[in-house]
Formats: sequence, C-alpha cells, structure tokens
Amino acid sequence: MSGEEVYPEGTDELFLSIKKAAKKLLNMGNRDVIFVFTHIDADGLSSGAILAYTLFKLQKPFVLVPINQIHSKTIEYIEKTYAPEEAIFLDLGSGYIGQILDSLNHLRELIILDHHIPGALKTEPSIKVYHINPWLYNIDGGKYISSSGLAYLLAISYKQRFPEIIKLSRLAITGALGDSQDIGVQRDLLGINKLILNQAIHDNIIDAKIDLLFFGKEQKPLYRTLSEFYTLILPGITGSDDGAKKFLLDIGILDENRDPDTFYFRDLNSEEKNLLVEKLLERAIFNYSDISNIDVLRDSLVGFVYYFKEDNIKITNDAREFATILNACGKSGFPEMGIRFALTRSEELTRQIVKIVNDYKNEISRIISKALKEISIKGNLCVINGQKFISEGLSSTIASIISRIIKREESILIIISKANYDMLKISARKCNNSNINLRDLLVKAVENIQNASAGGHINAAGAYIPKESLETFLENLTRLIEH
Ligand SMILES: [Mn+2]
Repeated sequence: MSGEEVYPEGTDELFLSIKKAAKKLLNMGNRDVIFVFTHIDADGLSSGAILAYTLFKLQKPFVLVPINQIHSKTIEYIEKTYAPEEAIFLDLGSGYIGQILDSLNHLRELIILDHHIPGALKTEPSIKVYHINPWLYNIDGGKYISSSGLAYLLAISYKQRFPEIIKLSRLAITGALGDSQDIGVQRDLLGINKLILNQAIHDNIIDAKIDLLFFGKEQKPLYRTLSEFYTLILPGITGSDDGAKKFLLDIGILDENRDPDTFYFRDLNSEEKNLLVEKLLERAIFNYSDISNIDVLRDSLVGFVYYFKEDNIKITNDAREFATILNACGKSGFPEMGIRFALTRSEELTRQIVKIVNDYKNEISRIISKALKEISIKGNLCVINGQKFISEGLSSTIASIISRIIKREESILIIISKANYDMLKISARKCNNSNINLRDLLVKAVENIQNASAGGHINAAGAYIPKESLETFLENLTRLIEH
C-alpha cells in the first residue's frame, strides 16, 4: 500500500468497521453508564472531546476517564475502581486488548478506537469487540490517521441528525498534528488525515497555508515569538527578549524608532519573512552543525500551518499550537481542563489555560537545553539518560522534539526517565526516515526482561522496564540495531 494518496487501500473496510461501531453505540448506555478511557496527550484529549460531544448529543450517560499510560497495572486499576460494563477506549487499548478482556470481568460492550499497533489475541474473546484500528486493514496508523480522526469519522456517522457535528473536524486535525502526523512535504497531512483535512477546508472549518511555524505569532510581539520559540535553540535569542530585539535590529527588520512591543509577525512582508528565516538558520546552525543540517532546520521553521476559521477562538487559532495546549494540559495533570477547552470557551478557563501552558513551555525548554547536553552517542544509538531530570509524563514530548533536531543517518534516539513502581520509561524515536520498526524493535528488546512491556508506532514507541534491567535493555538494543 502506498498510502500517500488521499484514499489508501483498506479505507473502505475501515470506514465500514466505524459504521458498525456507530450503530452499536446507539444501543449502548441504556442499562449502564458508558466509561470512556482516553489517553492524556493531544490526540487522546481531542478524541475524548469528540466522543464527549457525540455522547452528549446522543443523550447517553457517560464518564470520561483520562489515562496517563496503559499497562497491566492500569487495567487492574480500572477494574478495581470502575468495574465497567460498557467501555470505550480511545487512543489506547489496541496493544492490550488481550489483557483488557482478561481483566475487565464485568465488560459486556467494548469499543476500541486506536491507531497504535494492535497486540495479538491469544484466545477468542467472549464478547463481541468493536475494534477500530487502521492497522487491521493494513493502513499505517502512525502516518495516515490518528485516534481523533477515527473518533471524528465515528461522530459524523450521526451528521444527518446533528449537522453541526462536522465542526469536530478541527479536533481531528488537532489530534493528527499532536501525534506529529504532518510528515508530508512541508508538513502536509497524508492518507485519511488528508481526506479529513480536505473536507474541513471545504466545510470552511480549517484553512491550510505555507507559513512560518512560530507558536503564538498572532498573539505576541515578534521579538517574544522568537525568544519563546523552543523548537530550535537559537544562540543569543532563545530565552532572551533583549537578544531577540537586538537580532531584529541587526538584520534590519526592526526599525530603531519602532516600539518592539507593537511590532508583530503580521507586520512583515514576504521579503522580510524570507530574510528572517535565512538569518535564523545562520544562527541555529551554530548549535546544530554536528547533529543536523540546514534543510532539516528549515523544515522546523517553515511549512503548512493549519488555522481554525472560527472567529471566537481564544488564545490561538493555529491547530498545531492548539495541540500543544491540549498536550500541556494533559501532561501537567489537568486533562479535564484540556477537554473542556477543546469544546467550550470561557474567560476564566482561558486564563487558567494560559498559565498552565506558560509553565509547561518553560519547563520543556529548560529540560530540552539540559537534555541536549546529555546526549551520549554509541554507534547508531543516541541515549539521553534523563532519570534525574525528565519526568515520565514529559519523556515522549521531549523525545519527539529532540528527534526532530538531531540528524544522524540510521540513528535512534532513546530517552530514559523514571516511572512508578521502580520502573523506567523508555521513549524511542527515529532521527531519520529509516525503515526500522521501532515498536517491533522495543518489543524484541524487552523479550528477555521480566515485567517489561513495549508498544507504540513504527516511528515512535515506548517501553517500561524494571530499573535494574537498564543495562540488559541497552545491550539488547545495540545488538538488535547492529544486526
Ligand atoms: Mn494517538
């Protein structure tokens, strides 16, 4: 399957499985409340918001439970705490379907909407499972569709009854961007994501255009957009308002007589935008000359930007930035606020969200600077041992950001952080487009380690291992990569 086209092979079958689940959902929630378990990253919270909206419209009783990370302990906790009879899993569950069926003894109805690589079922399930996952139809769930996309496709099954439900497409796009599925030329979306995007553009809900990828550029003066841009560390600019002002003066974009606080990105003409990009690249390459190249760096500055077209948006109408807001809420321990923010607007909520996001961004940029100094390179393995300074909840975000700025052929980035139960969390990312399957790699690397588990996507995967097995794990990885 090529999948780069808008309608990959297998799409019809996937859509049919969604239709069946949509029909099932109409019969759920009559005897008991529906428990919706969702992941706390941007894709998970967008999926949760889409389902919450849909269930509310269908007048179904439901409880939404954000889940930090799924493994056998979490599933036991779910049974002990909720003993759900009717459950929907969003953005998690496919890899643990066997354990879910084994441990949730009260379950009568189960829908899983997930795009992680499914685990194998050892025995025939005793109930009918509505398992919606692109991989079941040979569609690459890491690239072409997110869980939010699946949730959106489920939701629009009811668009005849609720025409305004199509507006949820903005959350489908948010989820795909949150999961870094903007991997086409100039950060385009691909496959079914592109299908949803085209529909959203047609419905006048989203606008896509090539632009600078700065966050907050509509809301903040240009110098602050630069000083607070943490995707690339720009010497003399990142973290320094004065440095950013001086830079803009030096390259002749900012006039001495102009008040920097009234000078915004939108005040630049296209020539000035180009000049700004080239000068920023000159700055950035200092920091990244041995781990990156200019084209990779340029791709982190320029590409498709996706804008929500609603006019009452608070904070931002940039979908990629909206994803980082949801992610910040989830990873800072406020997933419910993220879901509320995805669906509603209020002055008070907006004020709280702005604070969460600012704290989160400061924390991330502090950790990134530290992590970049701690990279140890052994062959094709780039390892950052962050046990002392990266928390479990942030490790995948940090791994994604750093993998985008490291450019080493064939290399794999491994981030180690401390988790509960004396475990370590491992986040793995590719630093290039090699064919290696990271999920399979990690599954193999934990095979001979007791109480370890691994899962995820081809390009982004994770594992939990006991603390004392780190050395074995790294040896296994090295062996698997070199052969
Ligand atoms: Mn996801």
